This record gives sequence, structure tokens and C-alpha cells, in this order.
Amino acid sequence: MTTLNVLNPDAASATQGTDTHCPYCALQCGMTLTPEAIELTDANGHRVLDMHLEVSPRDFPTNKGGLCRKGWTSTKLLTHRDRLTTPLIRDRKGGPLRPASWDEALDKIAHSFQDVQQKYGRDAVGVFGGGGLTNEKAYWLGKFARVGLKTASIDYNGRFCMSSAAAANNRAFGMDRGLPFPLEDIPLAETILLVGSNPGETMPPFMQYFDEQKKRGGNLIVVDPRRTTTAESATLHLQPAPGTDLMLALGLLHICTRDNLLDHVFIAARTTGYRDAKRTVANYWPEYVEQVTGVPVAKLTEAAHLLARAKTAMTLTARGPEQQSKGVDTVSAFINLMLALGKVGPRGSGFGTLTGQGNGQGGREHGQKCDQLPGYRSINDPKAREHMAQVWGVEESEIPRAGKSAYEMLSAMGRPGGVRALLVVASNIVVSAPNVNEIKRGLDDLDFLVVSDLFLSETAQRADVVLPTAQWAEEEGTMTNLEGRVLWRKRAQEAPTGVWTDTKILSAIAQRLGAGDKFSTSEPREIFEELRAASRGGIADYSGISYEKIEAQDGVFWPCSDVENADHKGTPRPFEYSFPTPDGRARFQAVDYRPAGEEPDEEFPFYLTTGRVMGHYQSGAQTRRVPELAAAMPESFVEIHPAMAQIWGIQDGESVRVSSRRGEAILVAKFSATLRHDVLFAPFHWGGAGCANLLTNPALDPTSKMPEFKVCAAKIEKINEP
Ligand SMILES: Nc1nc2c(c(=O)[nH]1)N[C@H]1C(S)=C(S)[C@@H](COP(=O)(O)OP(=O)(O)OC[C@H]3O[C@@H](n4cnc5c(=O)[nH]c(N)nc54)[C@H](O)[C@@H]3O)O[C@H]1N2
Ligand SMILES: Nc1nc2c(c(=O)[nH]1)N[C@H]1C(S)=C(S)[C@@H](COP(=O)(O)OP(=O)(O)OC[C@H]3O[C@@H](n4cnc5c(=O)[nH]c(N)nc54)[C@H](O)[C@@H]3O)O[C@H]1N2
Ligand code: SF4
Ligand SMILES: [Mo]
Repeated sequence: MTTLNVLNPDAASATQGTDTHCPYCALQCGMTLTPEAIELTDANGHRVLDMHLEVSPRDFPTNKGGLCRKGWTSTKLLTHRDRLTTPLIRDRKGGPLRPASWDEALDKIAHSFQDVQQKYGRDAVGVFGGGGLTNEKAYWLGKFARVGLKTASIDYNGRFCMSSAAAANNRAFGMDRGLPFPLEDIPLAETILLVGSNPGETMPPFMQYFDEQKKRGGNLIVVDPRRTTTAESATLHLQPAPGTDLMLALGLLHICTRDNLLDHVFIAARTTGYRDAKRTVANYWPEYVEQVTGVPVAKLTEAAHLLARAKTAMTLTARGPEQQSKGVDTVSAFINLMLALGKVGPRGSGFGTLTGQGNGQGGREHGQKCDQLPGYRSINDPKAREHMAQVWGVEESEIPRAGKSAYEMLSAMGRPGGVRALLVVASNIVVSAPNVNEIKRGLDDLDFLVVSDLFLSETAQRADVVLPTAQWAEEEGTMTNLEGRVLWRKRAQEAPTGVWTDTKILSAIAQRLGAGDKFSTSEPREIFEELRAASRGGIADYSGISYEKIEAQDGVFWPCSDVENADHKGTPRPFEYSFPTPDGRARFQAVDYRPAGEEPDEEFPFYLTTGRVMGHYQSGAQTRRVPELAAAMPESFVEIHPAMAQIWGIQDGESVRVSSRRGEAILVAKFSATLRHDVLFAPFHWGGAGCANLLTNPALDPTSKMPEFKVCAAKIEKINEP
């Protein structure tokens, strides 16, 4: 018997296994990876031994021993046969990709970037990052753009995810920490209003907290156009039309005001701006709100009273209300509601938003955003620029200014003034960006595309150079979960021969660009030390956090600037006594309703909304390659109400054409008797003809630049109709 796959001998000999976290979502469930020998039959029919990491759940505060199916199967991708293990180069447009050495690939990248910058200026080379990257990688990528390439053109997929909630939290509270309290506070809320979030599928172990809350006699109100598994478990389900959450929030505050349920002591003591907000709310009569949202007045009133009369209450939002062209105002309206009720701060009460990607929180703090420097600093703030110039050893004037947001940068690719070369690290934009026909056009018009990925994703397939990168269990780093808790993701085994880490790749390119002295390391721990210094004094201050401290106390909540005190746990509840605004008060925002960028009409009579299913993750580049997950959900589909399907002559399970003003997709019809009659729902986990983003509307929120993934107008047809 021969050994096929030689693992890190340290890990292989460890009997305890490695305590780490799941590679996927922001819950960052704790798991232990233990090496096990498995017997296989090779191509010649010989029995061989292979080493493989077994997953077992860990009793960590977020998952308390639970894992979803994606977590259980996550190690299958480490030894997957599709795994990239050598750089690939395309010699001419339209030609094939061929294997190449690292030197050849990196030289080609450096020359192409320099060539484009000489011809079109520095900002013509763009960088696109991802919220799945560790803090170290996200920080290194931001530094690579500003110091290595000296380009203003950097943004990331978090723009498509948390940007609306982030902007609303910043303007209300002066800080964007998705949940400003730990998950353990959730069961303390008598009433929870959960808006456009489906953790039953997107974070299954999270549901334990709602179960406990309900066991204590609490109420859960779910706002979702679909009757999801989460809505099924609720005390009350409100089913508004997509894109009308802002109206709903204004209506709830109107009812609470009318029925004298506000906390005027809290409003006076801890907030500003109430008078202006109150004035706008006066217009949102319950009957008017019912007309626009479709939620009956009786249910609106019941929800408002359940929330206002509870001693403790929480509102939690996720992508439903946020991925709209008015996502920021919508989140602001829900924050207003909680402030007016005096339900922000005391334990068991508060407003929070559920971050999605594994490091969605940390990934938006350390410089991947086009307008941001590490520590959640603004790139326009002269003091922040001075501080970073010192940390990086450059002149303040050399740090570029703010660039374009994600969709603005991507849709301008290849156009005058747009980027002509792009480096994509950890995102599959050909599947996940809105209006993908435009994204494909842009990628084709680029002079040069580089993609760093684990697999030949749909985006990597279009690249001029593809770089194979290490996976989660093969490198260490820190992740900041949905609670703002900084975690240590440990290394459990070595990466396969030929694969590099993203930090090593970036440092090697920087060297070839003449910035090697600023990128003299690629070790995560050394980069984390630099990140600590970079974030010191910023809003997201990590200066008091170390790997050892994280290990000792199940993670550290930022901000944490206490370097001396090894026991300092950081700040689990930053809003408990005051808000991090200049006057310590939270700020109401006067917001008014406006319709979605596109509403159903005669030609496109349905609302199309998009989202997730349990077994697949994001663009599906990873989970479509896990046999169990692919088998359970093999193809892209669209949910439709059976009564509407009958009108259109559509059978359950048949392939249909769904189209919008931007394109068409071929999807399998799936009947859902609990869906609103005017809504179609499609998940976005597939590429090709079944890609939901062929249809979505890139109407952007004016503040956050979030595209309207959750609302567009669409029609559905039988494929074989004349
Ligand atoms: N299985 C799985 N889990 C994941 C992910 C994944 O891809 N797959 N991704 C992770 C990431 S990055 C994220 S951001 C989170 C997202 O987590 P969620 O926000 O829970 O996921 P979504 O399915 O995008 O949207 C939630 C719900 O919003 C509803 N919705 C649609 N339109 C509207 C609307 O106009 N108003 C309201 N109120 N609701 C609406 C949808 O019906 C859906 O049930 O999940 C994380 N977890
Ligand atoms: N229609 C519609 N579209 C949406 C959404 C929606 O609700 N509806 N949601 C949006 C949201 S919330 C999000 S977060 C985005 C996510 O969409 P994407 O950014 O496309 O997310 P992923 O599929 O996670 O892409 C990650 C890619 O990086 C690779 N990868 C994983 N880890 C690493 C790493 O450490 N290094 C490198 N170099 N590569 C790595 C994976 O193999 C994969 O190809 O989609 C958005 N798009
Ligand atoms: S809920 Fe999220 S973190 Fe937990 S196992 Fe599933 S994908 Fe992983
Ligand atoms: Mo996300």
C-alpha cells in the first residue's frame, strides 16, 4: 500500500486535531479537523492510502456544537481533483490556458500591469477583493493596491453584501459593527423583528438562539416576501412586496407614535434628529402602507405593538431590505424605529445586521473599500492618511484618493477612463455581480485579467493569468465574525505542491513592481503585527489583539486597544452606555419612501427577487464541486406560485425562460404555494444559462452603491412557445 497524499507531518501526527473555523459564512462555526487515513482504489486498481481531514463540530459560542451541511463537507475541497496546482497563462486572446511556472506568470503580470499603467495611468489597473479573505490578506491586498500599484482602483464584493447596512450604521451610530452585541444576548429579547433574513438556510446553527428566545416566551416576527423555513418558525410573518421595507418601517413607527408607545426619555437623553424624522413619519398612514406593501393593517399593528410593548426587543436585518437601491434609507428607517422605542443599548435590546461572508466584517475594515484605509478610517481624512503614510513608510501625497465602487469600476472596464487591467482575488464576479452580461462585456474588453482562486471559476476561465492559491485549512490568519469577534483560523495541513498563499503572491508581484521593501514578508503573523499598528487609534482598533489572546478567550471583540492587559476581552457591547459619535448620541435620519429602480409592468409583470439556498455558497464555485451538495441541489431554479404557473401554462419541474430588461436565464420552475402571487424567486449560485444575475438590475443605492439584487421586473415563459 502506498501513501498518495502527504500531509503536514505535525498535523498528521496530532491526535487532538486542529481547532479552527468553517471556511464559509460569517457565523464562523467552530470545528476540529483531524487527519484520518482513508483507503482508496487508484486508476490501476491498486488499494492506496490517502490522508484526509475529518470535520467534527466544536462547542464554540457561535455554533454551540452545530454545523450545517456546508461545514460538514468543507474539507472535501482540499483534495478535490479540480483544484488548481499550477499557474496558467493564456498567450493570446481567445487561445487556451496552459500551465506555466510561477516566475513566468508573475513576470507577465508585473509587465502587463506596468504596461497598462504607462499607457493609461496608474488607476487603469484595478483590484477586486473579497469578504472571504482573512484580515491579513484583506489588509495586504489594500496595501498592495495603494503602495504596490499606487492605484485608486480597488473595491470588493462586500459592496454587494453589507455596504447598505454599513453606511446606515455609520451614520446612526458612528460605527459599523454588524452586531453590536454577542449572539448570547439574542434569547434575552422579548420580541425580535427579523427583516429579510433567512438564517434557517443561510446560518442554520444560528436558529438555536431564536429557539431559546421562543422557549423563554419570546416572539419572533419575520418580514420576507417568501414563507421561508425561518418564517415558518415565526410567531408572526409579514409578507411585503419586494422593495417595500422602507414603507413598512415608516408605517411601524407611525403606528407606535400614534399609539403613544415611544420612549421620550431615551430619545431626549441619547439621540439627536428626532424632530425631523418624526415629521416624515407622519405621512405613512397604516392604510397607505398596506396598499404599497400588501401587509394588512391588522398585522402591521400587531407587529408594532409586539415590538413596542416588549421590555426588551431587537431588530435584525440582512440582505432582503439592504440589497435595494434604497437600502441605506431602509436600514436607517429600522434604526429610527428602535431608537424611538428606546430599544438600543440595554442588554437584550438593540439593532443589528447579520454579516454574510466568513470575514465580511473584518474584510470591510482594513482597506479593501475604495474609500477606506485600515482601522475603518476614511481615505479622505488627512490625519488617517498621515498615520498610514507613517506605517507604510511612504509620503502622504503618494497614497491615492478614493476610487470607484465595485459595480462602477466593473461596468467601466475597458471603457475610456475605466480600468484596463484587473486583479481579482477571491470573488467570482461572472456569476455574482449584477447584470452579468455587462460584466462579461467588460472583462472581454480588458487588456489583461488576473484571477487568484482555488478552482478554475467562471471568472478564472476568462483570465489571461490564473494563480492557484492556498485554502483556509492550509494557512493561518484571523477572521472577524458577525459579532465583531476576532477569531484565529489555524493551519491544519500544508498546501499542495505548486500552490502559493495570496499574501505570498501579492508580495512577489510587489517585488517585481519595485516595492519589494514594503512587502518583505508574507507571513500572516508579521502582517497581523503591521495591521495592529495600522488600526491603532482607528474605529476598528485591533492594536490590543494577538493570536494568543484570541486563543485564550474564544476570540476578542474589537475595538480592543489594551495591549498590556492579556485578559482584556475587547468590547462585546460598544453601544451599551453611549454611541461612538462626537456627542455620544445616536442620530435619527429623516427618510422618505421611494419605489424600486424598476417595478413590474405589463411587459415584465413579476417582481424577481434573488437569494440563497442552504446547500450552496455564493457563486457556487466551491459548493457545486462538493458531490453531496451538488447532488442535493443540482440545478438553478425559479420559485413561482402554482396559481400563476397555471395562468402561464407552466408545469412544476419544467425548464422555463425568465427574462428582464437586461437578459434571460433558463431555470427550472419550482412551485411554491406560500409565495406571493406577484413574486418569482431565484437563487444566484449557478453560472451559465441558469445565472440569476443575467436578470438583476444594477440600480445603485446613491450612498452605499449597493446594487438592487432583491428587486427587478421580470417575465416567465414556456421555452417551446412559438
Ligand atoms: N447557504 C448559504 N448560506 C450563506 C450564504 C450562501 O451563499 N449560502 N452566503 C452568506 C452571505 S455572503 C450572506 S450575505 C448571507 C445572506 O443571508 P440572508 O440575508 O439570510 O440571505 P438571502 O437569501 O440573500 O436573503 C434573505 C431573504 O430575503 C428575502 N427577500 C427578498 N427580497 C426581499 C425584500 O425586498 N424585502 C425583504 N424583507 N426580504 C426580501 C428572500 O426571500 C430571502 O429569504 O448568507 C450567508 N450564508
Ligand atoms: N443575484 C444576487 N447576486 C448576489 C447576491 C444576491 O443575494 N443575489 N449576494 C451578493 C453577496 S451578499 C455576496 S457576498 C456576493 C458573493 O459573491 P462572490 O464574491 O462571487 O463569492 P464567492 O462565490 O464566495 O467567491 C469566492 C471565490 O474565491 C475563491 N476563494 C475562496 N477562498 C479564497 C481565498 O482565500 N483566496 C482566493 N484567492 N480565492 C478564494 C472561491 O473559489 C470563489 O471562486 O454575491 C453577491 N451577488
Ligand atoms: S453555518 Fe456557516 S459557518 Fe456554520 S457550518 Fe454552515 S457555512 Fe459554516
Ligand atoms: Mo454576502
